[in-house]
Amino acid sequence: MTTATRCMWMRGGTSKGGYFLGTDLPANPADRDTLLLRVMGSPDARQIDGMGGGTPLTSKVAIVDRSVRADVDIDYLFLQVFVDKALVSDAQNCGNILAGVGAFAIERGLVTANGSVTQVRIFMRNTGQIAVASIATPDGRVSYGGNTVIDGVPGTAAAVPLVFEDTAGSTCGTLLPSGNSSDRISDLDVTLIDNGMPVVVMRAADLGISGYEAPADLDADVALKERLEVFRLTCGERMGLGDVSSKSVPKMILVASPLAGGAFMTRSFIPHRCHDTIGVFAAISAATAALLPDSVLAEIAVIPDGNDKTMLVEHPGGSTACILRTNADGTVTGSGMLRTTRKLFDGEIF
Ligand code: NQM
Repeated sequence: MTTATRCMWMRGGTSKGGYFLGTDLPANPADRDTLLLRVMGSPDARQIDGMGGGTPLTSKVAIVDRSVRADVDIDYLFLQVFVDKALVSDAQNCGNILAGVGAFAIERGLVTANGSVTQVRIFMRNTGQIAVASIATPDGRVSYGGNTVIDGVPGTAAAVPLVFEDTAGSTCGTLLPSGNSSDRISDLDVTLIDNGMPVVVMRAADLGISGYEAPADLDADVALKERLEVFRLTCGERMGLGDVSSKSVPKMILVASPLAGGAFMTRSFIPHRCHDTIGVFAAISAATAALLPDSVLAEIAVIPDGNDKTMLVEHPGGSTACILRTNADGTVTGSGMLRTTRKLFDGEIF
């Protein structure tokens, strides 16, 4: 029997995926995941029999519900639908897909537009933390058009400022899961850190590359990717994540000196493909590492003065501005980022 399920397709930041009300999906997670694999067309490298675009960044799902918590408006669960495996994972959050969640909640009537900008408080179920999204709502409706540019997306759109509270230790329990700002593991210096996303930060030069290569060239470097994956499994254990062979975390972030006036350059593996830009929480986690005096970024990063630091994290598609709020002793106490979103279609998926 063919089933029809209501969903909206949206670009969120530099990612794209299906946005569903939890009440429109099967309550049983196994049935839900079976449906989502069919929706995306996984497993299949091309996802030809579904909506997925054949890359991790276009095979993503947001599930949104009214919240029972008093301190937020809605709950958001992020699911990564693997492209070439029959696997749906809630092991990571996604700050790009998050960019569409506030607009989706207003469109579906879970949140009422309130003035020209509506603030939506979002409980991120994957990691148990709160984000606040500001959505342009002139005339009481979501407005997607605007003048904001984010690198990695052509054109302009309405700004969606995102502010995060307490993301340190989102998945690993503490900001520095090994207890150190740097470790030497298998002859490589690393910083293992989680400020919203568990990431392994390492110097590109230590891996024998410049860190300025094109993502396609890095993706074609089978020896490098195999080495990174063996190393990732070890780092995953050290971060308390257990066997990460079927998990999309930790992400691997190779860093180098900035090229365009930013804080530092990145090539980010998510974890088996090189990102064309960089993830939201991955960038915030790496930027947080840059502020630690003993991290692997200490001698590379250019750090702005002041307590509220706008740090441009450079990536293959330009740069991403992370705002890090620090207290007097330099500890990061909050963060934020500007994203945009676009509604692509609303309807039923068969
Ligand atoms: O780090 C890709 C993306 C992401 C995740 C990934 C993200 C984040 O660019 O918050 O946004 O790391 O799988 O959408």
